[in-house]
Amino acid sequence: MTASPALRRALGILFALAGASIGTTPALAATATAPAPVAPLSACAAEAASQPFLSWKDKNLYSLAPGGTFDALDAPGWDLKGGARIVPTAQPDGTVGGVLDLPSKSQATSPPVCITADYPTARAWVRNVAGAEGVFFNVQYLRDGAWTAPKDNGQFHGAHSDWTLSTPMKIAPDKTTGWQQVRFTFLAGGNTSRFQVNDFWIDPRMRG
Ligand SMILES: [Ca+2]
Repeated sequence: MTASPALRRALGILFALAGASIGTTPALAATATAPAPVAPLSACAAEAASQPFLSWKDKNLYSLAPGGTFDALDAPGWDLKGGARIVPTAQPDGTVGGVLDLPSKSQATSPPVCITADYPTARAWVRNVAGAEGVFFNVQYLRDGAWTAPKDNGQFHGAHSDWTLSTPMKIAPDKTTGWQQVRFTFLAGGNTSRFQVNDFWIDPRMRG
């Protein structure tokens, strides 16, 4: 038995649709390009912690990441690539100040940050200036004196163009005792999109 012309046409359309959907499925993960390695910090100490998100029903303590306000135009210690830059604009609190501006495929890597196994998550303010693919949160771990390749630990994005508090992003520290060091990379998704990030906080889970 041979398929009728109608059936063959239907199958052809189905295969074409399947191919199209495969071709346009957005990537669910994106790994950043490894930034140039930098020397690790020579010593670690606990940073001051506060509760910046009490008004958003998050009572956790957080420490501001180094340069995490993005108020300095030259983003000291941060490695900016692919058009990532600091721009002055209206921040989440309404004041004008610097924020990290990330066009699609650009990336921004933090200086080394000291953490322990009790630093589970990080949060930042984010908004979509154009597009909605969001920003991929990559982490590098200092192991045996060398930085690992960036690891994509998830994605965060804003609600349209409004400043939005990100969901908690997974740091996934090594399960070792004592200090360890990481570098964070924000990688902008999409092809013609643009995102902005401000106030990058990391969460040291204090034991009371
Ligand atoms: Ca700022």
